[in-house]
Amino acid sequence: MARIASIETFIVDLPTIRPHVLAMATMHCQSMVLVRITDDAGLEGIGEGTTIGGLSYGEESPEGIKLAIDTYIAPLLETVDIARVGAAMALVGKCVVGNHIAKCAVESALLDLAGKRLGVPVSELIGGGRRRDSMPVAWTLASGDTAKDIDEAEAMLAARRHNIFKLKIGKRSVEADVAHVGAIKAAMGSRASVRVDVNQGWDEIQADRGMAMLQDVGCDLVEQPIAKHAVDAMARLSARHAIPIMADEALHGPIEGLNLATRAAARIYAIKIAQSGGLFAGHTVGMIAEAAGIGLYGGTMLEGTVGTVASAHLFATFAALQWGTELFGPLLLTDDIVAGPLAYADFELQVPTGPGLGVVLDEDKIAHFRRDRTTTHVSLQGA
Ligand code: MUC
Ligand code: MG
Repeated sequence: MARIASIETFIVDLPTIRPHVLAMATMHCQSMVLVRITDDAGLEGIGEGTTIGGLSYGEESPEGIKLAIDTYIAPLLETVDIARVGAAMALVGKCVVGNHIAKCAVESALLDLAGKRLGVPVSELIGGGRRRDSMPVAWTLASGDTAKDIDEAEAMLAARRHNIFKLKIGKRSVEADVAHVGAIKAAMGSRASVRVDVNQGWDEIQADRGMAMLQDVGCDLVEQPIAKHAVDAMARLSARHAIPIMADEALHGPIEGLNLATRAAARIYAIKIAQSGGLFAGHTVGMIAEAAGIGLYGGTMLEGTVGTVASAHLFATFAALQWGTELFGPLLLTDDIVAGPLAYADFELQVPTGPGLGVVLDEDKIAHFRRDRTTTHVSLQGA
């Protein structure tokens, strides 16, 4: 039995290392909501809720995520035994509709606490427990410039950090986008896998043309080519093309996971803990995919280290992770609010082995980067 002693939420804004150009927004910084829950034994759990580009990617904004937790979710947690994470989140699910990113942040913090209380990593608290200690990590080339993207990819290969590249397309004409992808694939050859994310930028006719051309230039998969609600069209495209569709925005948890599988709308799922509504829901999506013979890919909302690690703990439990992950979020940011960076080496991310999420907040960095900071005199080494 454990009771909540305090719950705090705050928004942190961290600059990106370069503009990150997506079909719906160009990111210059990432804004994340951090949740810190303390229990009556003095243990602390942390979680992160993050979206992309304010309200341009999804229906929750950083400010809305914070408000949902402070006003509606926190009072519910004050009434329950937070050691029973599944039961606590079931109550939240009953009283709060939607708000998947807010729920994910809270559930992550409760799982971090539970892991610390039990002395095990979060991955041991999900499904059948941890199956791997590291996982492949893709990098997104999204500078908006082909030559710059090729240089960036070459540097990543040379550093043995990434050999899977996801290209953000869907903003320009289909022909211009395919020429961009073809040039990068030609430069990479067999040294790297090249994939694209259209972020719903096409209609079905453009997607028919684009998918055929992308297959010809050696692209390995097409993520969310058309609108997330166009499930029948996704199924028609999947049936017509050998190059697989990966569902992203269309996948918002187990119900969509089952619907897409039943309608054969995608051959690969990009599972995101934030979009699914937490690690438990993300795990259920993974089990649906496994049963349906759908390939798995560990997706990201470009979270910072806390959300990235929470995602890694879930993905570490999947029997197969055929398409790797894109857990590079912290590498896109100029700084971190966690003490000790994550280990990326030999094209893989190491999943922390310590209790809970296995990461510790850096209080100086938080004081410096939180949006509501009142202090301007925090000393920061290297900041
Ligand atoms: C998305 O749509 O997948 C993931 C990687 C990246 O660059 O953007 C995100 C969002
Ligand atoms: Mg995507």
